[in-house]
Amino acid sequence: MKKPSYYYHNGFRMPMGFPIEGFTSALNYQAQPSDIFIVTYPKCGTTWTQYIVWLIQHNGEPLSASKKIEDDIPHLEEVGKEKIEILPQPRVIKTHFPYNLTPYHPQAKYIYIARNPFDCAVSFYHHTRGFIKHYNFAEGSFEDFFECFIKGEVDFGDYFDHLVPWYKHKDEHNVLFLTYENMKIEPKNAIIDIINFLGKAYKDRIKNEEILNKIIINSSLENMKKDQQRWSSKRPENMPPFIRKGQVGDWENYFSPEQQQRLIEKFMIRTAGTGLETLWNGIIIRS
Ligand code: PPS
Repeated sequence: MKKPSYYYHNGFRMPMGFPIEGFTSALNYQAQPSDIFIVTYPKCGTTWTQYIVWLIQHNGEPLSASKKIEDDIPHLEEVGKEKIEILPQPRVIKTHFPYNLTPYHPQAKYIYIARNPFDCAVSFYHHTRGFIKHYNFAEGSFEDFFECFIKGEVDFGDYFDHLVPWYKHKDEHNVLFLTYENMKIEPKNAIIDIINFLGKAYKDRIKNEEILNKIIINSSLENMKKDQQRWSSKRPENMPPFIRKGQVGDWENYFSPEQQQRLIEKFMIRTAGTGLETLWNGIIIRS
């Protein structure tokens, strides 16, 4: 069985190429009252939400040709606190840190996106085989990756160790909990929820329906794919693009009945009594 390569730091597996110093310094970032954190377990809708927030801040106008989304909304544990501290406020910050490691300020805002673990595993598999330098897993199969995923032996740890603690905080005043699946069904509603959550200053920016429509269009899968193609030429040709399928239910093309059963069992055990048990009814359990 082939396993992706990681380095170990602070009890985590981390992608090769994420500097250890970045991770360590990220832990010491002092959250500011105006900070907006976009928090997810990997492959759950981070980039999509980064685009949405960026577009809300820029009247729905797309990124200029010279700009990457991470220039303005960097990944905290990849770049370290020093790169975040030089951003103008309000800062928008991407993180995959679990709840207990995420820098906290009671006035900062936390947008959490959850995605069902089945589609997350498939997306994470493609990510892991695609970033060859980070994981050395180009030849790895889904079966290989699944064994790592179900044991939580992947970067950023076990899926459920991320989801369950964040879910407990979902009703706090400074947390907005969304699901990838609902964002797919009603992107407009998700965008409005984000605008409302960000507060009056942001609501005031969306002066008319035209701006809202631009945000919807420029954060669509098709337009984000086009935008990301500007800089994804580094990826080997036979590897999936970073913005890949963007579907709900792609997992059915990968999971064997046995794998499905094993992940359902883990899901039932880890979500028992949390309120998460029924969140993805109809999506992860075939009727
Ligand atoms: S990462 O590496 O953790 O930051 O990845 P992340 O951005 O969280 O997740 C990548 C998956 O999100 C899909 N995606 C989208 N889906 C729908 N609409 C839009 N606009 C969109 N943008 C990104 C992306 O395709 C990855 O999912 P998969 O299933 O692999 O296609």
